[in-house]
Amino acid sequence: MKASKKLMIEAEPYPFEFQPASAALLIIDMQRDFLEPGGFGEMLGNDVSQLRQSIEPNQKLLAKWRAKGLQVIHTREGHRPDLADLPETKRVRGRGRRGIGDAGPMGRILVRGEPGHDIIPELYPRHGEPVIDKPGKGAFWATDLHGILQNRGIKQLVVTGVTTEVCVNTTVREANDRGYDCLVPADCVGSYFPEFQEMGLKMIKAQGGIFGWVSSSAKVLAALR
Ligand code: TIU
Repeated sequence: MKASKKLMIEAEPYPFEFQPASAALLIIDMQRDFLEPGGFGEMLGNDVSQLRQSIEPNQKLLAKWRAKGLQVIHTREGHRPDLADLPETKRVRGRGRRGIGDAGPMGRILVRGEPGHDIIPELYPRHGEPVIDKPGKGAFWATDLHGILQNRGIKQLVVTGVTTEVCVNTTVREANDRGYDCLVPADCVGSYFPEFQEMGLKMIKAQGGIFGWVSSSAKVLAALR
């Protein structure tokens, strides 16, 4: 794909001027701990089936993105095995029987290197696709992400993953303040709560695109065809 090529993606609040050569697909936290029964998400009392709807649209978008040779970056939320990067406020939140770092059905909950912390097989990273390990909800806080994007000349982010109102929204807001244009395909993000899915997307595109644009995987795929 030519570096200068500009494509329009139908989006809200207005069409997105897509520059594939300086865009990355940023897939947020599609981890077993959030999407599979027995993980951190379910431990917090959530219905994981709500998130699983986003898997197939992400697979299609990722396949096309890879076929075009465009840049892909994955993130994972989790902590060091010694939990030195886990704020006490986050550790005690939720008052659950088990918390981050405790033994769960897929290893220690939200700990790097454990099976539950890893990305679901359907969207597993390929060699050469950076994986950002993040201790917080936003992908920029305490990570290499901004540096990697700068080094690769990336100015636009197509942000997908889970959950819409938590890690996706936090990351889009962080990215927006750092000067990146973000587009969120609605069917590629998921929330445990339908009302938060709706409002999380509305908040991004409100006020003339205060944080970015909202579109769909079909519209992004149409632009890449
Ligand atoms: N609980 C919830 O909705 N989300 C998280 O804890 N992390 C992410 O969104 N990745």
